[in-house]
Amino acid sequence: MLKIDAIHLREINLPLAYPFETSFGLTTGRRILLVELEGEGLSAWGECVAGEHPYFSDEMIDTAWIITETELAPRLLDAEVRSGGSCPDIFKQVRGHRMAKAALENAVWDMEAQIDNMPLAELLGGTRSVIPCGVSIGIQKTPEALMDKIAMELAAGYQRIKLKCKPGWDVTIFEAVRKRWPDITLSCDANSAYRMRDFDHIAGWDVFNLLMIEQPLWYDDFYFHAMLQKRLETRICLDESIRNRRDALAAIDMESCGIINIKVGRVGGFSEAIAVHNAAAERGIPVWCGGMLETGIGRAHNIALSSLSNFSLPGDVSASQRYWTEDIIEPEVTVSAAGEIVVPTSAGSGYVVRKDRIEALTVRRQTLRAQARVMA
Ligand code: OSB
Ligand code: MG
Repeated sequence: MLKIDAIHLREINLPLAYPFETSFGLTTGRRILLVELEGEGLSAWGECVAGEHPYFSDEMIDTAWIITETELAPRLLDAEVRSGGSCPDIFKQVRGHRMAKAALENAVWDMEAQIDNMPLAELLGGTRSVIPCGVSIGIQKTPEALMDKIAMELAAGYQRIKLKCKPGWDVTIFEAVRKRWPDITLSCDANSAYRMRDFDHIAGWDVFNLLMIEQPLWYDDFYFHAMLQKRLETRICLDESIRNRRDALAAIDMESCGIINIKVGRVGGFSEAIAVHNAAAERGIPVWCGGMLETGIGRAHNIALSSLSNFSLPGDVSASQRYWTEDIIEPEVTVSAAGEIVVPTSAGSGYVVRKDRIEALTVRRQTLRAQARVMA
């Protein structure tokens, strides 16, 4: 049993080192909800990946905060918590709010790994000692700026370049990139920017030999993605649409995609992320780990998850310095010249949380404590 004495919620504000633009909007700085579990004489952290606005998903930091404060944290403090894997059951009365649930659940797994004196990656069932890394490159002001950015990331060693795209920032960009780099591993991510009228247009992208086309259509769709997939050689990858294992099964069965992006926050925590991973593995569908502009806390958790065997394609988990002038963990996450991150082998997440720095970045806080419980 894990005894959780208190749950601390904080909002930290952190400017991005480089603005990040997608088809749904521009992000220049992050407002991030962090949760810290206190108990068993230690502290364990989780990061909520909900954004500043409900643009990627229907959650945002403020909804995650209120659900955590009023529903999830009280349930966790009241429950008999055996392990990280107990969390989905503890939270099951609350529908949705998966990113809020994931922050707490992942912190429990982190705590469990520390208590068991085991690397988090191993506790999750991971077997990889290094993970292959790619980068997600936002929409830039000009095509020239994009070319410079790609050249820089390739020089740093990244194994796959993913281009954010939208109508007006697609074929001309793909053409220019392929002209300069005919052979690199290239993919694109539309974040749901296209509709049925664009099917003919997208069907023309096979000539660019993309590894995948990520979430071209509606954020909640499987059926029309399956219709589009029939017209493509290139595999569709689903991100936004996959909320859980059942979604993965449905999408694979209807052939809506040939690849799945797993984001632990989007599916509600490590338990469901492992379930999606396993369901895809059993059906021969490769997965990779997506990113949500995380600080080191969420990044460390993504690294541990990416060590599972079916994370066989390079993910969007990249170096701390691509996001932050200074991260909130030590050491910062670094990527080798071969485009890999070494999975830590020490107990817990393998990184030290810099509480002093977090303290300085905190703009809002709240502590919830366990009611004194009489033990039988
Ligand atoms: O769709 O993968 C996405 C960032 C925020 C919201 C959605 C997405 C992204 C990224 C960036 O692509 C991934 C990263 O570098 O963390
Ligand atoms: Mg995506």
